[in-house]
Amino acid sequence: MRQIIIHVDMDAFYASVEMRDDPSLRGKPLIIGSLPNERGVVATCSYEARKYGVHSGMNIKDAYRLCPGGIYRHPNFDKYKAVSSQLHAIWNAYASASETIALDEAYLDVTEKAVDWDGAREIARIIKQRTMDELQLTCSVGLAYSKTAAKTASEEKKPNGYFEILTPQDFVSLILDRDVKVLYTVGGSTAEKLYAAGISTVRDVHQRQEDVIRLLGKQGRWITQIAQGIDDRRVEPYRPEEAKSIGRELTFQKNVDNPELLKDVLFLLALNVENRARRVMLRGRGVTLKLTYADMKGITRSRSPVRADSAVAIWREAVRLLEQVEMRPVRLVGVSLYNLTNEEERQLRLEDFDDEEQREQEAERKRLFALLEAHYHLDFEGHLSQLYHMETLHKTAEYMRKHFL
Ligand code: DCP
Ligand code: CA
Ligand code: CA
Repeated sequence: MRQIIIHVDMDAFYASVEMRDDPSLRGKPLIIGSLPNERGVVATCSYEARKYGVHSGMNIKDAYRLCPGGIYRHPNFDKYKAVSSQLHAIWNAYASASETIALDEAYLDVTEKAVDWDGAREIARIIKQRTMDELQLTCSVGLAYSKTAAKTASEEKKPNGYFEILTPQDFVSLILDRDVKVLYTVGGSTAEKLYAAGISTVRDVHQRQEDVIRLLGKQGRWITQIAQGIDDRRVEPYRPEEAKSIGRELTFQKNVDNPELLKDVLFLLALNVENRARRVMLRGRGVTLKLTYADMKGITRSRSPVRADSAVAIWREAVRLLEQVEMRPVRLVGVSLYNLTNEEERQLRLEDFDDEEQREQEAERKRLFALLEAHYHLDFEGHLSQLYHMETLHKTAEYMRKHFL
C-alpha cells in the first residue's frame, strides 16, 4: 500500500532552545556540551558555529581550537525533554501513527489524514507553522513515499527546510552521484569496506550490486534496495514521551523450550531496548521479563531497583528473572524497562576508562557478541542497526531458533 510519510527534525535542537530563551546568544557561534576546560564532547552547536567546522560528537578541545571565540554552555536536559514533549504533541496530532526517533525527531504516517500529496503538503506547512508559533523554534520537514526518502528530504534543505521526494525515481536521481553514506544505513565502517572495493557513490552501488551483496551479505542486499529507492518499512507507532516503559517482544513461529536460546534472544531484545532508551535519553530502574507459554498463559517478572542503563545490564537482569521461572515451551518473549528516569551525563562523557563497571560491561558485551557470532555464524555486531528494526529482529530470532543446536 502507498504510504505518505513526513519526517520532522528540529534544527540545532539544544542550541536553538538556548538561543530562544536567551536573546544574547542569537546569531552567535554557540556550542552546547562540555566546557573547553572539561573532558568531553560537543552535543551540538548553532549553525554559526558549524561554519568553523564544529560538529556533534567532536572532542570539546578540538572544538575550542576551531572556534575559540564561541560561547560554550552546558546542556539543560530537563528543558529539552519538556520542549520535546510539546513538539511531539503538536506533530502527533497530524499522524495516524507516529514513531519518535529522538527527542527532536519523528516519522509521521499521514497517509490517512492527508489523503493525497496536497493534503500532506498542507500538514507539513501547518507543522512548521505551529512549531514556530507555539514554541518559537524551527524544524526541517521531509515529505516522501518512504521512511528513507522522508529522512533524506528533511536533511536536504536544513535549517528551516522543506523538501519532498514523491517517487523512488525522484529519490534515485537526487542521490545517484552522492557518497554511499547518503544511504543512512551505511555507517563509517560499512562505507570503508565499500570504498576499499572502489564503490563510493550510489551509482557504483547500482552498477555493482553483486559485489555489494558479496561484500556485506544481508546488509548489502538491504543497501542495494535502498539505493533503488525501495523501502517498504512502516512507521512503527512509538511514543516514548507518553510511555511508562520501553520494551521489545517477539513471538516465535514455533515454541522454544531451550533456556540457552531464550537467553541469546534476550540479548538481542536488550540491545533493542537499550537503543530505544538511549535515543530519547531515558534509563530504567526496573526490568521486566515477559513470557507467554505455549498454552497462552502469560507471566511477567520484574526486578527493581536496578541499574539498567546498558544492554548488558538489562540482559543480566532479564536472565536472572528467566532463571527463576518455570521452563516450559514459550511462544513469546519480551523485555522492558520501567521506572524511567532521565539519563543525564552519558552523552557528554567520552569513553570513560576510569569507570570499572563500564569497562567490565564493555568486555561482557564483546564476549556476548563473540559467543553469538560463533554459535550462529552471523555478524551481529556489524548488523546492529538493522537488528533495531522489528522485522529483521524477528527474522534473526527465527534464524537463531532454527540453527540452535
Ligand atoms: N546530540 C548529542 N550528541 C550527539 C548528537 C546529538 O547530544 N552526538 C543531541 C544534541 C542535538 C540533538 O541531540 O541538539 C539532536 O541531534 P541532531 O543530530 O538532530 O542535531 P541537531 O538538531 O543539533 O542539528 P541538525 O540541525 O543538524 O539536526
Ligand atoms: Ca535535529
Ligand atoms: Ca535529530
